Amino acid sequence: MKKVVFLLGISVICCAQLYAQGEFQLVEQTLTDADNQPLAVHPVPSERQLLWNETEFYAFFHYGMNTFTNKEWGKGDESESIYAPTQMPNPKQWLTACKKAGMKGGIAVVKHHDGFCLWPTATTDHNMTRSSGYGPQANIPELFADAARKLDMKYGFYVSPWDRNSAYYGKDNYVTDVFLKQCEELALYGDDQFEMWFDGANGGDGYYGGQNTTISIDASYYYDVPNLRDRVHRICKNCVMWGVGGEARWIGNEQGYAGETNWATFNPTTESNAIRQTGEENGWQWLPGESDAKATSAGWFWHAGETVLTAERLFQMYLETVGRNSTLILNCPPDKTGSLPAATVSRLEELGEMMTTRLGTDLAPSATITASEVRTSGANRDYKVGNMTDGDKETYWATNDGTTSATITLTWDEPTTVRYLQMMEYVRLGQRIQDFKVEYTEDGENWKELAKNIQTTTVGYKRIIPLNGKTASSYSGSGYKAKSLRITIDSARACPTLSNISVF
Ligand code: FUL
Repeated sequence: MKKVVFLLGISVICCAQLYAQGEFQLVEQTLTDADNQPLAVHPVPSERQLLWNETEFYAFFHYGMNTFTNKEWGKGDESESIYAPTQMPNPKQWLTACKKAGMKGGIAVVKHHDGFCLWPTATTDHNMTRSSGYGPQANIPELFADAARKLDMKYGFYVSPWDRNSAYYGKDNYVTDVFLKQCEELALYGDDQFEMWFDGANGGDGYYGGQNTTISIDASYYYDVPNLRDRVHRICKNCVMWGVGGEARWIGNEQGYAGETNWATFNPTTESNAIRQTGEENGWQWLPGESDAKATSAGWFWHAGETVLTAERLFQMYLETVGRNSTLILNCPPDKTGSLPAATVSRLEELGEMMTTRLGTDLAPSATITASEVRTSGANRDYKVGNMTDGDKETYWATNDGTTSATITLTWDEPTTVRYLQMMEYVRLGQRIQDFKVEYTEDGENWKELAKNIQTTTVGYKRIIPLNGKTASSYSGSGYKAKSLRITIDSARACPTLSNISVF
Protein backbone atom coordinates (compact mmCIF):
# COMPACT_ATOMS: atom_id res chain seq x y z
CA MET A 1 0.00 0.00 0.00
CA LYS A 2 1.54 3.32 -1.05
CA LYS A 3 1.36 6.40 1.12
CA VAL A 4 -1.09 9.17 0.19
CA VAL A 5 0.65 12.53 0.26
CA PHE A 6 -1.33 15.73 -0.11
CA LEU A 7 0.84 18.73 -0.79
CA LEU A 8 -1.21 21.73 -1.81
CA GLY A 9 0.31 24.03 -4.36
CA ILE A 10 2.89 21.53 -5.55
CA SER A 11 2.33 19.23 -8.42
CA VAL A 12 2.25 15.73 -7.02
CA ILE A 13 0.75 12.50 -8.07
CA CYS A 14 -0.92 10.65 -5.29
CA CYS A 15 -1.62 7.01 -5.63
CA ALA A 16 -3.86 5.09 -3.37
CA GLN A 17 -5.16 1.61 -3.50
CA LEU A 18 -8.69 1.40 -2.40
CA TYR A 19 -10.47 -1.79 -1.55
CA ALA A 20 -13.78 -1.95 -3.33
CA GLN A 21 -16.17 -4.80 -3.93
CA GLY A 22 -13.73 -7.43 -2.91
CA GLU A 23 -10.81 -6.30 -5.04
CA PHE A 24 -8.07 -3.67 -4.97
CA GLN A 25 -8.30 -0.81 -7.46
CA LEU A 26 -5.55 1.63 -8.22
CA VAL A 27 -6.90 5.21 -8.00
CA GLU A 28 -4.62 7.90 -9.37
CA GLN A 29 -5.12 11.48 -8.22
CA THR A 30 -3.25 14.55 -9.48
CA LEU A 31 -3.05 17.67 -7.36
CA THR A 32 -1.53 20.33 -9.53
CA ASP A 33 -1.04 24.04 -9.15
CA ALA A 34 -1.35 24.74 -12.81
CA ASP A 35 -0.12 28.30 -12.30
CA ASN A 36 3.03 27.29 -10.40
CA GLN A 37 2.46 30.04 -7.84
CA PRO A 38 4.86 30.10 -4.87
CA LEU A 39 3.47 28.80 -1.60
CA ALA A 40 2.53 31.54 0.85
CA VAL A 41 4.81 32.48 3.73
CA HIS A 42 2.42 32.79 6.67
CA PRO A 43 0.91 34.84 8.18
CA VAL A 44 -0.64 36.58 5.18
CA PRO A 45 -3.00 39.58 5.02
CA SER A 46 -6.75 39.25 4.84
CA GLU A 47 -8.49 40.67 1.80
CA ARG A 48 -9.63 43.68 3.83
CA GLN A 49 -6.11 44.32 5.14
CA LEU A 50 -4.81 44.27 1.57
CA LEU A 51 -7.42 46.78 0.44
CA TRP A 52 -6.73 48.93 3.49
CA ASN A 53 -3.00 49.00 2.72
CA GLU A 54 -3.73 50.45 -0.70
CA THR A 55 -5.12 53.59 0.94
CA GLU A 56 -1.49 54.32 1.98
CA PHE A 57 -1.78 58.03 2.86
CA TYR A 58 -4.91 59.50 4.40
CA ALA A 59 -6.06 62.27 6.69
CA PHE A 60 -7.13 62.46 10.29
CA PHE A 61 -9.62 65.15 11.25
CA HIS A 62 -9.78 65.88 14.96
CA TYR A 63 -12.84 68.06 15.31
CA GLY A 64 -15.38 68.16 18.14
CA MET A 65 -15.91 69.53 21.63
CA ASN A 66 -12.19 70.18 22.19
CA THR A 67 -12.11 72.50 19.16
CA PHE A 68 -14.23 74.89 21.22
CA THR A 69 -12.61 74.45 24.65
CA ASN A 70 -8.96 74.68 23.59
CA LYS A 71 -8.36 71.28 25.19
CA GLU A 72 -6.92 68.00 23.93
CA TRP A 73 -8.82 65.74 26.32
CA GLY A 74 -12.21 66.98 27.49
CA LYS A 75 -13.29 65.61 30.86
CA GLY A 76 -16.79 64.71 29.71
CA ASP A 77 -18.60 67.37 31.74
CA GLU A 78 -18.78 69.93 28.91
CA SER A 79 -22.24 71.28 28.18
CA GLU A 80 -23.39 70.29 24.68
CA SER A 81 -24.01 73.93 23.76
CA ILE A 82 -20.28 74.65 23.90
CA TYR A 83 -19.97 72.84 20.58
CA ALA A 84 -20.96 75.75 18.35
CA PRO A 85 -19.60 75.79 14.79
CA THR A 86 -19.71 79.36 13.52
CA GLN A 87 -20.41 78.13 9.96
CA MET A 88 -21.77 74.94 8.48
CA PRO A 89 -19.03 72.28 9.01
CA ASN A 90 -17.64 71.38 5.61
CA PRO A 91 -16.06 67.90 5.33
CA LYS A 92 -16.01 68.30 1.58
CA GLN A 93 -13.53 71.16 1.98
CA TRP A 94 -11.40 69.01 4.36
CA LEU A 95 -11.22 66.09 1.99
CA THR A 96 -10.74 68.18 -1.15
CA ALA A 97 -7.65 69.79 0.38
CA CYS A 98 -6.25 66.41 1.44
CA LYS A 99 -6.87 64.87 -1.95
CA LYS A 100 -4.71 67.61 -3.45
CA ALA A 101 -1.88 66.49 -1.16
CA GLY A 102 -2.07 62.99 -2.62
CA MET A 103 -4.14 61.46 0.15
CA LYS A 104 -6.61 58.75 -0.74
CA GLY A 105 -9.00 58.99 2.19
CA GLY A 106 -9.71 60.27 5.65
CA ILE A 107 -10.88 59.35 9.13
CA ALA A 108 -13.15 61.80 10.99
CA VAL A 109 -13.10 61.83 14.78
CA VAL A 110 -16.80 61.66 15.62
CA LYS A 111 -16.43 60.83 19.32
CA HIS A 112 -13.34 61.61 21.37
CA HIS A 113 -12.66 60.62 24.98
CA ASP A 114 -15.08 63.33 26.23
CA GLY A 115 -17.91 61.19 24.84
CA PHE A 116 -19.57 63.97 22.81
CA CYS A 117 -21.03 62.44 19.62
CA LEU A 118 -21.09 64.35 16.35
CA TRP A 119 -24.11 62.43 15.09
CA PRO A 120 -27.69 62.04 16.41
CA THR A 121 -27.00 58.83 18.32
CA ALA A 122 -29.72 56.95 20.19
CA THR A 123 -27.17 55.90 22.82
CA THR A 124 -26.68 59.20 24.67
CA ASP A 125 -28.06 62.72 24.85
CA HIS A 126 -24.52 64.00 24.88
CA ASN A 127 -24.57 64.66 21.15
CA MET A 128 -24.79 67.34 18.49
CA THR A 129 -28.60 67.61 18.51
CA ARG A 130 -28.25 69.62 21.73
CA SER A 131 -25.39 71.80 20.51
CA SER A 132 -25.55 75.38 19.26
CA GLY A 133 -24.46 77.45 16.23
CA TYR A 134 -24.51 75.27 13.12
CA GLY A 135 -24.01 72.19 15.32
CA PRO A 136 -27.56 70.79 15.35
CA GLN A 137 -27.75 70.87 11.54
CA ALA A 138 -24.47 69.10 10.94
CA ASN A 139 -24.44 65.32 11.14
CA ILE A 140 -20.69 64.87 10.65
CA PRO A 141 -20.61 61.15 9.69
CA GLU A 142 -23.31 61.74 7.12
CA LEU A 143 -21.63 64.81 5.61
CA PHE A 144 -18.23 63.13 5.73
CA ALA A 145 -19.30 59.87 4.06
CA ASP A 146 -21.18 61.78 1.41
CA ALA A 147 -18.22 64.05 0.63
CA ALA A 148 -15.79 61.12 0.48
CA ARG A 149 -17.97 59.24 -1.99
CA LYS A 150 -18.33 62.31 -4.19
CA LEU A 151 -14.56 62.79 -4.19
CA ASP A 152 -13.89 59.09 -4.71
CA MET A 153 -11.96 58.86 -1.45
CA LYS A 154 -12.01 56.22 1.25
CA TYR A 155 -13.45 57.12 4.63
CA GLY A 156 -13.97 55.91 8.15
CA PHE A 157 -14.55 57.10 11.71
CA TYR A 158 -12.68 57.43 15.00
CA VAL A 159 -14.89 56.40 17.87
CA SER A 160 -13.24 56.53 21.26
CA PRO A 161 -13.85 53.39 23.34
CA TRP A 162 -13.04 55.43 26.45
CA ASP A 163 -15.98 57.66 27.36
CA ARG A 164 -15.45 60.17 30.15
CA ASN A 165 -19.06 61.32 29.97
CA SER A 166 -20.95 58.05 30.27
CA ALA A 167 -22.38 57.07 33.65
CA TYR A 168 -22.08 53.43 32.50
CA TYR A 169 -18.37 53.46 31.65
CA GLY A 170 -16.59 50.58 33.39
CA LYS A 171 -19.78 48.47 33.60
CA ASP A 172 -20.85 45.79 31.13
CA ASN A 173 -23.82 47.76 29.87
CA TYR A 174 -21.54 50.55 28.63
CA VAL A 175 -20.14 48.07 26.12
CA THR A 176 -23.42 46.41 25.16
CA ASP A 177 -25.75 49.43 25.23
CA VAL A 178 -23.47 52.32 24.36
CA PHE A 179 -20.15 51.49 22.69
CA LEU A 180 -21.11 48.57 20.44
CA LYS A 181 -24.31 50.33 19.44
CA GLN A 182 -22.41 53.49 18.58
CA CYS A 183 -20.06 51.51 16.35
CA GLU A 184 -23.01 49.85 14.68
CA GLU A 185 -24.74 53.21 14.15
CA LEU A 186 -21.56 54.51 12.54
CA ALA A 187 -21.18 51.42 10.36
CA LEU A 188 -24.62 52.20 8.97
CA TYR A 189 -23.34 55.47 7.51
CA GLY A 190 -21.83 53.38 4.72
CA ASP A 191 -20.81 49.80 4.04
CA ASP A 192 -17.82 51.11 2.04
CA GLN A 193 -15.82 52.25 5.10
CA PHE A 194 -12.14 51.29 5.07
CA GLU A 195 -11.14 51.73 8.71
CA MET A 196 -12.66 52.30 12.15
CA TRP A 197 -10.23 53.84 14.63
CA PHE A 198 -10.15 52.71 18.27
CA ASP A 199 -7.73 54.56 20.44
CA GLY A 200 -5.69 52.84 23.13
CA ALA A 201 -6.22 55.56 25.79
CA ASN A 202 -8.47 53.91 28.31
CA GLY A 203 -9.84 54.49 31.76
CA GLY A 204 -8.71 57.11 34.22
CA ASP A 205 -10.45 60.07 35.71
CA GLY A 206 -13.56 61.59 34.24
CA TYR A 207 -17.00 63.04 34.82
CA TYR A 208 -18.81 59.70 34.27
CA GLY A 209 -22.34 61.03 34.61
CA GLY A 210 -21.47 63.16 37.64
CA GLN A 211 -19.48 60.55 39.58
CA ASN A 212 -16.24 62.51 38.98
CA THR A 213 -14.15 59.49 39.70
CA THR A 214 -11.38 57.32 38.29
CA ILE A 215 -12.34 54.12 36.49
CA SER A 216 -9.88 51.54 35.22
CA ILE A 217 -10.74 48.81 32.78
CA ASP A 218 -8.75 46.00 31.16
CA ALA A 219 -8.97 46.79 27.45
CA SER A 220 -7.84 43.26 26.54
CA TYR A 221 -11.35 41.96 27.22
CA TYR A 222 -13.59 44.85 28.35
CA TYR A 223 -14.63 46.03 24.88
CA ASP A 224 -15.73 42.59 23.66
CA VAL A 225 -13.61 42.91 20.53
CA PRO A 226 -14.83 39.69 18.81
CA ASN A 227 -18.38 40.97 19.03
CA LEU A 228 -17.31 44.46 17.99
CA ARG A 229 -15.64 43.10 14.86
CA ASP A 230 -18.58 40.89 13.94
CA ARG A 231 -21.09 43.68 14.32
CA VAL A 232 -19.13 46.11 12.18
CA HIS A 233 -18.00 43.56 9.58
CA ARG A 234 -21.54 42.31 9.12
CA ILE A 235 -22.24 45.78 7.69
CA CYS A 236 -18.82 46.97 6.45
CA LYS A 237 -16.96 43.94 5.26
CA ASN A 238 -13.79 45.80 4.26
CA CYS A 239 -13.51 48.00 7.34
CA VAL A 240 -10.21 47.36 9.14
CA MET A 241 -10.65 47.61 12.90
CA TRP A 242 -7.65 49.63 13.98
CA GLY A 243 -5.87 49.53 17.36
CA VAL A 244 -8.16 48.02 19.98
CA GLY A 245 -9.97 46.32 17.06
CA GLY A 246 -6.83 44.26 16.36
CA GLU A 247 -6.48 44.39 12.56
CA ALA A 248 -3.75 47.04 12.18
CA ARG A 249 -1.19 48.21 14.70
CA TRP A 250 -0.04 51.58 16.00
CA ILE A 251 3.48 52.26 14.77
CA GLY A 252 4.69 53.10 18.27
CA ASN A 253 5.23 56.87 17.98
CA GLU A 254 3.28 59.95 16.91
CA GLN A 255 6.14 61.65 15.08
CA GLY A 256 5.46 60.20 11.65
CA TYR A 257 8.08 57.53 11.19
CA ALA A 258 8.29 53.75 11.01
CA GLY A 259 11.37 51.59 11.38
CA GLU A 260 13.59 51.24 8.30
CA THR A 261 13.16 47.56 8.94
CA ASN A 262 9.43 47.04 9.19
CA TRP A 263 7.61 43.72 9.14
CA ALA A 264 3.84 43.66 8.78
CA THR A 265 3.93 40.60 11.00
CA PHE A 266 3.66 41.07 14.75
CA ASN A 267 2.84 39.36 18.02
CA PRO A 268 -0.17 41.30 19.30
CA THR A 269 0.83 40.86 22.93
CA THR A 270 4.14 42.70 22.36
CA GLU A 271 4.01 45.99 24.23
CA SER A 272 7.30 47.63 23.31
CA ASN A 273 6.88 50.78 21.21
CA ALA A 274 10.32 50.21 19.68
CA ILE A 275 9.20 46.80 18.39
CA ARG A 276 5.93 48.31 17.11
CA GLN A 277 8.11 50.42 14.82
CA THR A 278 9.87 47.43 13.26
CA GLY A 279 7.26 44.71 13.49
CA GLU A 280 8.43 41.16 14.16
CA GLU A 281 9.73 38.87 11.47
CA ASN A 282 8.36 35.86 13.31
CA GLY A 283 5.17 37.56 14.45
CA TRP A 284 2.21 35.18 14.30
CA GLN A 285 -0.32 37.74 13.11
CA TRP A 286 -0.48 39.96 10.03
CA LEU A 287 -0.77 43.30 11.82
CA PRO A 288 0.51 46.07 9.53
CA GLY A 289 1.59 49.42 10.96
CA GLU A 290 -0.19 52.74 10.69
CA SER A 291 1.62 55.92 11.67
CA ASP A 292 -0.50 58.77 13.10
CA ALA A 293 1.11 62.19 13.00
CA LYS A 294 0.16 65.87 13.18
CA ALA A 295 0.49 68.31 10.30
CA THR A 296 0.27 71.21 12.73
CA SER A 297 2.44 72.49 15.57
CA ALA A 298 0.05 72.29 18.55
CA GLY A 299 -2.24 69.35 19.33
CA TRP A 300 -4.55 66.93 17.57
CA PHE A 301 -7.38 69.45 17.86
CA TRP A 302 -7.20 72.97 16.46
CA HIS A 303 -5.67 75.62 18.72
CA ALA A 304 -5.39 79.35 18.00
CA GLY A 305 -1.95 80.41 16.86
CA GLU A 306 -0.83 76.99 15.66
CA THR A 307 1.30 76.74 12.54
CA VAL A 308 1.44 74.15 9.80
CA LEU A 309 4.59 72.07 9.33
CA THR A 310 6.58 72.70 6.16
CA ALA A 311 5.86 70.69 3.04
CA GLU A 312 9.43 69.41 3.25
CA ARG A 313 8.80 68.01 6.74
CA LEU A 314 5.53 66.43 5.65
CA PHE A 315 7.22 64.86 2.64
CA GLN A 316 9.87 63.44 4.96
CA MET A 317 7.09 61.87 7.05
CA TYR A 318 5.66 60.32 3.91
CA LEU A 319 9.02 58.79 2.99
CA GLU A 320 9.54 57.52 6.53
CA THR A 321 6.11 55.89 6.80
CA VAL A 322 4.55 54.98 3.45
CA GLY A 323 8.11 54.53 2.17
CA ARG A 324 8.76 52.08 5.01
CA ASN A 325 5.86 49.68 4.74
CA SER A 326 3.49 51.65 6.99
CA THR A 327 0.46 53.77 6.21
CA LEU A 328 0.36 57.46 7.20
CA ILE A 329 -2.68 59.11 8.77
CA LEU A 330 -1.88 62.82 8.85
CA ASN A 331 -3.92 65.02 11.16
CA CYS A 332 -5.35 68.26 9.72
CA PRO A 333 -7.63 69.89 12.31
CA PRO A 334 -10.62 72.01 11.22
CA ASP A 335 -11.16 75.19 13.26
CA LYS A 336 -14.29 76.65 14.90
CA THR A 337 -15.79 77.51 11.50
CA GLY A 338 -15.87 73.80 10.68
CA SER A 339 -13.37 74.17 7.84
CA LEU A 340 -9.61 73.75 7.50
CA PRO A 341 -7.75 77.05 7.94
CA ALA A 342 -6.40 78.61 4.72
CA ALA A 343 -2.79 77.99 5.80
CA THR A 344 -3.45 74.25 6.04
CA VAL A 345 -5.16 74.18 2.65
CA SER A 346 -2.30 75.91 0.88
CA ARG A 347 0.33 73.75 2.63
CA LEU A 348 -1.48 70.60 1.51
CA GLU A 349 -1.52 71.86 -2.05
CA GLU A 350 2.20 72.57 -1.83
CA LEU A 351 2.78 69.05 -0.54
CA GLY A 352 0.78 67.63 -3.44
CA GLU A 353 2.92 69.52 -5.93
CA MET A 354 6.06 68.29 -4.21
CA MET A 355 4.82 64.70 -4.38
CA THR A 356 4.10 65.04 -8.08
CA THR A 357 7.48 66.61 -8.84
CA ARG A 358 9.43 64.06 -6.84
CA LEU A 359 7.45 60.86 -7.21
CA GLY A 360 5.20 61.57 -10.18
CA THR A 361 7.21 60.36 -13.18
CA ASP A 362 8.14 56.71 -13.17
CA LEU A 363 11.33 55.98 -15.13
CA ALA A 364 11.20 52.19 -14.71
CA PRO A 365 8.83 51.43 -17.62
CA SER A 366 11.31 53.00 -20.05
CA ALA A 367 14.19 50.81 -18.82
CA THR A 368 15.15 47.37 -20.05
CA ILE A 369 14.86 45.03 -17.09
CA THR A 370 16.68 41.77 -16.57
CA ALA A 371 16.75 39.40 -13.61
CA SER A 372 19.13 36.65 -12.55
CA GLU A 373 16.21 34.25 -12.50
CA VAL A 374 12.57 34.17 -13.53
CA ARG A 375 10.22 31.61 -12.09
CA THR A 376 8.94 28.96 -14.47
CA SER A 377 5.58 29.97 -15.87
CA GLY A 378 2.41 28.11 -15.09
CA ALA A 379 -0.60 27.54 -17.32
CA ASN A 380 -2.24 30.91 -16.71
CA ARG A 381 0.45 32.90 -15.00
CA ASP A 382 3.99 33.99 -15.66
CA TYR A 383 6.55 35.69 -13.43
CA LYS A 384 8.38 37.79 -15.98
CA VAL A 385 10.22 41.01 -15.07
CA GLY A 386 7.69 43.08 -17.02
CA ASN A 387 5.12 42.24 -14.33
CA MET A 388 6.88 44.75 -12.08
CA THR A 389 6.19 47.70 -14.39
CA ASP A 390 2.79 46.82 -15.89
CA GLY A 391 0.79 48.75 -13.26
CA ASP A 392 -1.13 45.58 -12.38
CA LYS A 393 -0.92 44.77 -8.66
CA GLU A 394 -1.94 41.15 -9.27
CA THR A 395 1.02 40.27 -11.51
CA TYR A 396 4.50 39.81 -10.08
CA TRP A 397 8.05 38.66 -10.70
CA ALA A 398 9.34 35.73 -8.66
CA THR A 399 12.19 33.25 -8.60
CA ASN A 400 11.87 29.49 -8.44
CA ASP A 401 11.38 27.75 -5.12
CA GLY A 402 14.65 27.41 -3.26
CA THR A 403 16.17 30.57 -4.78
CA THR A 404 16.27 33.23 -2.09
CA SER A 405 18.74 35.67 -3.63
CA ALA A 406 18.56 37.40 -6.99
CA THR A 407 19.53 40.50 -8.91
CA ILE A 408 17.29 42.76 -10.96
CA THR A 409 18.91 45.27 -13.29
CA LEU A 410 17.26 48.23 -14.98
CA THR A 411 19.15 49.74 -17.93
CA TRP A 412 18.30 52.90 -19.80
CA ASP A 413 19.36 53.78 -23.34
CA GLU A 414 21.01 56.94 -22.02
CA PRO A 415 22.25 57.61 -18.45
CA THR A 416 19.16 58.83 -16.59
CA THR A 417 18.97 60.93 -13.41
CA VAL A 418 17.49 58.85 -10.61
CA ARG A 419 16.66 59.81 -7.02
CA TYR A 420 14.22 57.30 -5.57
CA LEU A 421 13.63 53.58 -5.92
CA GLN A 422 10.24 52.12 -5.02
CA MET A 423 9.56 48.41 -4.60
CA MET A 424 6.45 46.46 -3.61
CA GLU A 425 6.30 42.82 -2.62
CA TYR A 426 3.35 40.70 -3.63
CA VAL A 427 2.32 40.54 0.02
CA ARG A 428 -0.73 38.41 -0.68
CA LEU A 429 1.82 35.57 -0.43
CA GLY A 430 3.46 37.00 2.70
CA GLN A 431 6.34 39.35 3.41
CA ARG A 432 9.61 37.71 2.41
CA ILE A 433 12.58 39.97 1.61
CA GLN A 434 15.09 40.30 4.49
CA ASP A 435 18.07 42.03 2.96
CA PHE A 436 18.86 43.86 -0.29
CA LYS A 437 21.18 46.49 -1.70
CA VAL A 438 21.00 49.05 -4.49
CA GLU A 439 23.84 50.01 -6.81
CA TYR A 440 24.20 52.09 -9.96
CA THR A 441 26.65 52.48 -12.79
CA GLU A 442 27.06 55.50 -15.01
CA ASP A 443 29.50 53.96 -17.47
CA GLY A 444 28.08 50.44 -17.50
CA GLU A 445 31.16 49.02 -15.77
CA ASN A 446 31.85 50.55 -12.37
CA TRP A 447 29.17 49.91 -9.78
CA LYS A 448 28.65 52.08 -6.71
CA GLU A 449 26.39 51.29 -3.79
CA LEU A 450 23.60 53.76 -3.01
CA ALA A 451 21.84 54.69 0.24
CA LYS A 452 24.47 52.83 2.21
CA ASN A 453 23.46 54.49 5.48
CA ILE A 454 19.92 53.13 5.24
CA GLN A 455 18.89 49.69 6.47
CA THR A 456 17.92 48.08 3.20
CA THR A 457 16.30 45.09 4.83
CA THR A 458 12.54 44.76 4.49
CA VAL A 459 10.33 45.82 1.58
CA GLY A 460 6.77 44.71 2.35
CA TYR A 461 3.73 46.32 0.76
CA LYS A 462 5.80 49.37 -0.25
CA ARG A 463 9.35 50.62 0.25
CA ILE A 464 10.77 53.86 -1.12
CA ILE A 465 14.54 54.31 -0.94
CA PRO A 466 15.90 57.85 -1.30
CA LEU A 467 19.02 56.92 -3.25
CA ASN A 468 21.15 59.59 -1.54
CA GLY A 469 20.23 57.99 1.78
CA LYS A 470 18.44 61.09 3.09
CA THR A 471 14.76 61.30 3.91
CA ALA A 472 15.05 64.95 4.95
CA SER A 473 15.45 67.52 2.17
CA SER A 474 16.35 64.59 -0.02
CA TYR A 475 15.33 66.20 -3.28
CA SER A 476 17.99 68.86 -2.91
CA GLY A 477 20.40 66.14 -3.98
CA SER A 478 21.20 66.33 -7.68
CA GLY A 479 20.47 62.61 -8.14
CA TYR A 480 22.62 59.98 -9.84
CA LYS A 481 23.22 59.60 -13.56
CA ALA A 482 22.51 55.93 -14.02
CA LYS A 483 23.01 53.87 -17.12
CA SER A 484 21.88 50.97 -14.95
CA LEU A 485 20.43 50.47 -11.49
CA ARG A 486 20.88 47.08 -9.84
CA ILE A 487 18.92 45.66 -6.95
CA THR A 488 20.47 42.66 -5.25
CA ILE A 489 18.19 40.69 -2.98
CA ASP A 490 20.60 38.97 -0.61
CA SER A 491 18.14 36.99 1.43
CA ALA A 492 14.46 36.26 1.71
CA ARG A 493 12.30 33.94 3.82
CA ALA A 494 11.36 32.07 0.65
CA CYS A 495 11.60 32.81 -3.07
CA PRO A 496 11.15 36.61 -3.37
CA THR A 497 8.22 38.22 -5.17
CA LEU A 498 7.91 41.81 -6.43
CA SER A 499 4.74 43.24 -7.92
CA ASN A 500 6.20 46.67 -8.60
CA ILE A 501 9.45 48.50 -9.21
CA SER A 502 9.36 52.23 -9.88
CA VAL A 503 12.23 54.68 -10.25
CA PHE A 504 11.88 58.44 -9.93
C1 FUL B 1 -4.31 59.45 21.18
C2 FUL B 1 -5.47 60.21 21.82
O1 FUL B 1 -5.44 60.15 23.22
C3 FUL B 1 -5.29 61.60 21.28
O2 FUL B 1 -6.15 62.51 21.86
C4 FUL B 1 -5.49 61.53 19.78
O3 FUL B 1 -6.83 61.22 19.47
C5 FUL B 1 -4.53 60.52 19.16
C6 FUL B 1 -4.71 60.31 17.70
O4 FUL B 1 -4.61 59.30 19.81
O5 FUL B 1 -4.00 58.30 21.79
